Amino acid sequence: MKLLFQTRYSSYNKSMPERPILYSFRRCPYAMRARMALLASEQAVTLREVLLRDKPQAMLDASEKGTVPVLVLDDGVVVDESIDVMHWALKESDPENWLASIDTTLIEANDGWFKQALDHYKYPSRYDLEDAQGPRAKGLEHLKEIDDRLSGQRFLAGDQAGFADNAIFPFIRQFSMVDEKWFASLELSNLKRWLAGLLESERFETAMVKYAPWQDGDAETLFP
Ligand SMILES: N[C@@H](CCC(=O)N[C@@H](CS)C(=O)NCC(=O)O)C(=O)O
Repeated sequence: MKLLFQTRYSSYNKSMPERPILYSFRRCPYAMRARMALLASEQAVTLREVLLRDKPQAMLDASEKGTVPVLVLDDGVVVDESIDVMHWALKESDPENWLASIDTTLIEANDGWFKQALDHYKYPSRYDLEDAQGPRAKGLEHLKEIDDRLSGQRFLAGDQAGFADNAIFPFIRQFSMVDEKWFASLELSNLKRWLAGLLESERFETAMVKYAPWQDGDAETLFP
């Protein structure tokens, strides 16, 4: 995938309505799904790229949880769960009708036991595991379920990518990158086609543009 480095600055003009502020981290799958939904809703935000090891105080003041993404709305309301950021954006505007394709069961499985298997697969020693075989096999169950669901249709709810596809694929991307050779050897052609399509999309390219980390006092960056 082509990586761009792009930084656009704009100073606040008090006569214009202020945009919501998104605290984000480029490589975080939760932040990726939030950025994908913001793009689909055509909702511009001020993006503050965060270093997880040095989080800006303004972000911690907004949400003491200290996780990204965090969206701070013009009226001060704070949305600090990625799924809620997706909902907020799509309630503002949903030209592709993503809200018709929410699959709560699959997303909960993804964010629950699959995310845990993914973490264990990536970092077995952090979890006192002898090797990554167990979590990898567990994660594979989720991949197989998605592959089955994609048989005969391009995306999880039909021919267009929707809420569930975008909520889930950043995590499948991470899983696929732990051992690319092993992933390539899997006979999950529907899942591979689905993932490749989403990763190669122009929208994902925009979602993955690199921004310099933001700290209090820095100029603001528009996204997209
Ligand atoms: N449930 C949260 C999870 C967000 C999350 O855990 N994000 C990670 C980065 S991928 C994070 O910010 N971790 C805090 C840290 O590493 O300090 C959501 O969906 O927004």
